Amino acid sequence: MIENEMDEKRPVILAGLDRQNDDFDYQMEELANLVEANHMNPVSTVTQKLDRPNPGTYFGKGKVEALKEAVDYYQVDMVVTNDELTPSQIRNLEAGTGVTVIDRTALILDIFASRAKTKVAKLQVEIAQLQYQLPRLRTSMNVRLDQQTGGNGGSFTSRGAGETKLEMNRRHIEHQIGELRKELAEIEADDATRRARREKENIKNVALIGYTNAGKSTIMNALVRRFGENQEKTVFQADMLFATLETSVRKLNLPDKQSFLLSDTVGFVSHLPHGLVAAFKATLAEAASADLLVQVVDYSDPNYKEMMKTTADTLKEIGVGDIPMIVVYNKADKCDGVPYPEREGDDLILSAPEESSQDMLLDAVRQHIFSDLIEKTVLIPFDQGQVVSELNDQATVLSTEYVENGTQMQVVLTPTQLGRFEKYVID
Ligand SMILES: Nc1nc2c(ncn2[C@@H]2O[C@H](COP(=O)(O)OP(=O)(O)OP(=O)(O)O)[C@@H](O)[C@H]2O)c(=O)[nH]1
Ligand SMILES: [Mg+2]
Repeated sequence: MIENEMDEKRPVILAGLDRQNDDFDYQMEELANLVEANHMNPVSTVTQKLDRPNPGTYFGKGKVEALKEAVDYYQVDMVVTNDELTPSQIRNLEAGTGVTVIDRTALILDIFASRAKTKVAKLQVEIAQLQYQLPRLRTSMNVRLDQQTGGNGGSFTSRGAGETKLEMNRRHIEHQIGELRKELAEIEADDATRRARREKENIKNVALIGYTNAGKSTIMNALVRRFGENQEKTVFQADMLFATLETSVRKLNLPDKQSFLLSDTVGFVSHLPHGLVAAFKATLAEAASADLLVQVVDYSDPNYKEMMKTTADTLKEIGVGDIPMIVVYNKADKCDGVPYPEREGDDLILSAPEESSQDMLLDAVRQHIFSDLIEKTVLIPFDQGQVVSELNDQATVLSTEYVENGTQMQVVLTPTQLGRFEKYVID
């Protein structure tokens, strides 16, 4: 009985402005997926062809009435709009339909809030939510002011009191945002230190990025299980939007003793709210500082091209510039008649759970990140033992042999290391 109640999804109506560009259908489909991800059921869609939203009511007057009819017919208590609305648009649409109206931004914030598990994710979402509330707070208070002024001609006393309360609320929220930011900054400073240390260690960082639900965490887990320094340290993967809200970094040690770091990041969706992008910038810093990006695409989704465009737009927004990228067209097993694994340059068609697919991806990754490594034989005189330990610590040592005049080692060096150990190189 309880199960049924829990399974019951709240019926909602979707509303969208068709600006008559190509991706409107995709946008509305995505909105429906987001709504479902938030435990709601989209029972109907109302759209209007308009170049830009009506500043007061989002839809034109007649369409607001049509929306109201749909609300009554389907007996829903909520409308979700595809665009972010101004506070007054929300207010007027609510008045016109008699039900709660939320926009895409509020919806995404809600999903993120329900998924956030760790301290960092919770802080980030809370900051974004408060920022979303801030301008809306002002207007909802204004409503009360308007009503007061309209009712009795408005007394300065009541107006003043209202404004003071509003100011207090605003200041309280701003203060809260400040405190949360401080807390977040402390954690982020730790992350930045860790990253800097890694850079000094010369270990390459590869970041999995892409649209939500494409299979990033699945790839991460498959590789961690096979090559992870700690093979138990897998991440959460699931068939849902925004399963991952955290960047996780794992060290992979390949059989030939090469290592690199792989990070799994939060998935993208179009029109990711600005506040959210800003809040998640630090989480995404892992991608921004990567040596190589692996974009994972759900090739079995008919909208995969739009999803790739969304990914490109989001990368631009978070300031990820010229980082080399491999594109993984994933879930090929779900596509009819598409052979896999296949590779053409930096484009790969794969199925993440499959080992030969993972091997093909690893090969492509290695070609990028290990291309400037050089294999050399060095001979270290016995009285310079510290050089041997330095090499053991910092370079990839393929073999060590004690010969007559010193320690002979076969090593793989970065260009910087080669400069430093040049005088010991014999081959
Ligand atoms: N059939 C098939 N399913 C896959 C493949 N790769 C991933 N999946 C499934 O797709 C769903 C999403 O996978 P995740 O790895 O969680 O996706 P993600 O990109 O990390 O998603 P977010 O964390 O939400 O951004 C899961 O149910 C996976 O089992 C694949 O190659 N083939
Ligand atoms: Mg994930």
